[in-house]
This record gives sequence, C-alpha cells and structure tokens, in this order.
Amino acid sequence: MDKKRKLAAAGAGALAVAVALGIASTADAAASTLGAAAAEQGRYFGTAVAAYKLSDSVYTGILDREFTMVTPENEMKWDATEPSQGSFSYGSADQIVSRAQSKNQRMRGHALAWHSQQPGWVQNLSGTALRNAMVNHVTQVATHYQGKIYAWDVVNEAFADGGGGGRRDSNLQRTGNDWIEVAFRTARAADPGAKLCYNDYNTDGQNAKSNAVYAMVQDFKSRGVPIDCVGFQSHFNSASPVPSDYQANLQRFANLGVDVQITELDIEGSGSTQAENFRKVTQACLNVTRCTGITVWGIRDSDSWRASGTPLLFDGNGNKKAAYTSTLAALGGGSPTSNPPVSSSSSAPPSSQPPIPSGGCTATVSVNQWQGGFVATVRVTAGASGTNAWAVTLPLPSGATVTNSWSTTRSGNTWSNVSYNGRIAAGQYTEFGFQATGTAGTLSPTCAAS
Ligand code: 9MR
Repeated sequence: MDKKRKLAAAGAGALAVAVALGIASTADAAASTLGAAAAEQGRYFGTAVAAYKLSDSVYTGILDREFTMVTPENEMKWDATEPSQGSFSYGSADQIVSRAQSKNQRMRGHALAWHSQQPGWVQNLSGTALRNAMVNHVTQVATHYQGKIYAWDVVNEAFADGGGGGRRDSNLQRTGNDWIEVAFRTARAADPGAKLCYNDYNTDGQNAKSNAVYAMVQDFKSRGVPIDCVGFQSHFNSASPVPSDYQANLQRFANLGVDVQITELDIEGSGSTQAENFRKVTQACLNVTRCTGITVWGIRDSDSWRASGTPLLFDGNGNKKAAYTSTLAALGGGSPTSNPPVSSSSSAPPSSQPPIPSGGCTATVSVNQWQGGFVATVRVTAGASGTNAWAVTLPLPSGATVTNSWSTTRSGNTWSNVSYNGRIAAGQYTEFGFQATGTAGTLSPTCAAS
C-alpha cells in the first residue's frame, strides 16, 4: 500500500472509531476522554493501577478508555520487588507493564528508594550494607525494566515535614546525605532512557519542605547529578487544600530545567467544590509548559487509599463525577452532548467515508543520546484544519534498532497515531516516542495528516 492510501485508510479507520463511539467527527471537535484530551495538549493523563484489580472489567474498561499512563500503586516498591535480599519478584509489576504496553499506555515507575514499604531485611540493615543493598536494588529493578519506563520515581519522600526544611530521618538518610544522588546516578546507569524524578508530598506549594527540595534540585543541576523531573504527589483535602501558589510552585521548579509532573492526584470532597479543585490543578499543569502530565491515584473512589474521602474522578460504580467533567473540560475536551454526534445511521457505511480534508501537520524530533542508545521524542503539530489521523515518516540510520515505543504504532519507517492521539486540534500538538539502540544522528521526520 502506498503512503497516500495508507493514510486514507488510517483516516477512515479513525472516522469509523469516532462514529462507533458516537463522538463528533470534525477534527476540531473536543476529545471525549481524559487521555485523548491531554494528548491534544501534548500531555499524558495517568492513573495508579493495582494488579489485583485487573480482572475487574469495570476497572479495566475505564482504565483503557481514559488513561494513557500507568503507575503501579504498590507492585514496584522494594517490599514487592525484592522480598528477600538478592531475590527479585516481578510478577505483579510485570503483569501491569505488559498489559500497559499492549494498550499503548506508558509507565511511571514507583518507587526505587523510599524509607517506607521496605522489606524486613532492609529495615534491619544500616551503614555500608544498606547503601550497597540500595545500589543493587536500584540497579536490578531499573535494569529489569530498562526501556519500558517513561519516568522513575527514583527517590520518594526523602524530606521532612514541618518547618525545618531538612531531610527526613530514615535508615537510608543515615547511610549519608549523598544517598539520593547515588540513587539517581545508579538509576541513570541502569536505564539511561528513563526520566528520573524526585517525588514528594506537601511540596505542592511554596513552603519550607518544597524550598528544601528546590535547593536539592538546583544543587543537582549545578553539579551534573542526573535529575529530569520532580513529582508533586498532590494529595489534597480540607486540612491540606490545593495551595493558592500551586502553579507558581510548579513553575519555579520547571525554571530549574526539570520537567514537573503531578504524580498522585486525589482531592477529597464532592460535587462542585471538588470539581473546581480538580479544574484548578489541571489548569495549573496546562499553564506550565514543562508540566508533562497528570496522574490520579486510582480510578474509582472505592479504589482509593482513602476511599471514605471520595477523592477521585469516578464513583464506586465507575460513573463519571462532576470532577471528571471539569477535568476533561479544563483539558479542552468535552462530552458528546456539547458537540453534535455523527449519526451512525448515515447511508454510507463509516469505513467507506473519505477522510476529513486536512491542513497537514509538521513533525519535529528531540533526541536524548547516550553511549549505545537513544530516546527520540517526536512532536506532531496539526496544521490549520487539525487532524483525524497522522503518520510520520522517520527513517532511522543503519545500526539503530528500536526496542520500545509509545503513543504510536509503527510499520517500517512510518509511525502512526494510536486511538487516543490521532485527533489534534488546529495548531495543537501531541507527542510520541521510541527508544533504540545505536546512534540517532540527524533525524528528519516528515508528517502527513488526514
Ligand atoms: O496507595 C498506596 C496504598 O495502597 C499503600 O497501602 C500505601 C503504603 O505505603 O501506599 C499508598 O501509596 C502512597 C505512595 O506510594 C506514595 N505516596 C503516598 C501514597 C498514599 O499513601
């Protein structure tokens, strides 16, 4: 099939999907899921996932419809992955990862080094023995998942609460103040393609704790310690509300030259108050260019670690809450009722309809190269008509072998949209990427839209 025909087929396929879902057919119509709407803003929308719930079809139905990023809620923690020293168990985490890959969802890894949820044998270690065990743990786990993780929470919750502005006391901290940078350097060596994040709570606004994290990130950047992102957990309730300087705080970290991500969002409450809080958080991320995505800490209220606070976007039955609607709207998406749905009883069968006329698209690529491999991130920007489907032609240099890709399907040198990111509004963009062995050299992508 030549390129033109392939694109036409892709366009018709996208249209058929749109019709089947009863969503609007024009390229500038609002996206109808969190993941698709976020993708139109060049961002992901993720959720924490528990392996034991993957047999629940209501749960997986929402997961696959709405989310483009997955964080294992507990399955990658130290107690789960290395229950006894040197003996690694990846069963549940592997299940989540391979399922996500098959659904074109990316992974956030959580968490390599943390004072909590340590197995008993770690709790009993100290000094050099603990430091060595930590380095081995980071190496083994990051190597096991090498090429499969978009971003790792390398170190979680290492700073103290309260006004002191210092490190949290823990067995890891007592191995020496350099334990955090050692963990980051170790993770980089094991998986150079993964973004490496520091992740914490009560750092969502400017306060003594976030100031201390800020100083660490600044120090790491100045000394070349590898750090790519900071995660803001964003667990909110009436005692810990969304700070008024939330966006400003994200922005000041981004200004240090790191990505920022909202990593464990939940907001206790209900109705319009909760909806407004979710809108504010979502808008704050969109307003910060380097805020690359939002992850909520569970799907339904009943899935939450604090279920009684009903802090999530779907109720216990899997119905969308007001907070869902406000979040989707903030992302530029909308419900089918706000856009006229395409009639599925039109005379011609959907698959034979021509693609929507296009104003084309452009593609640019950025490369993170290291000795022996690279990650390429490709940005697809829609032209004046928006897109229903796109395909990027990107020849690779000889010797480069793709090991993993996300938010795209590949056929030879042609990289096409997946279900949730074909539709891009005029002037907006979405991103996909891949990891490869070898040397990227100069990559010259071309884009075609339908
Ligand atoms: O949601 C997680 C819950 O199932 C676990 O029992 C708990 C144990 O520590 O961890 C919860 O997730 C936490 C996350 O790993 C780190 N930030 C705070 C989260 C909520 O407690």
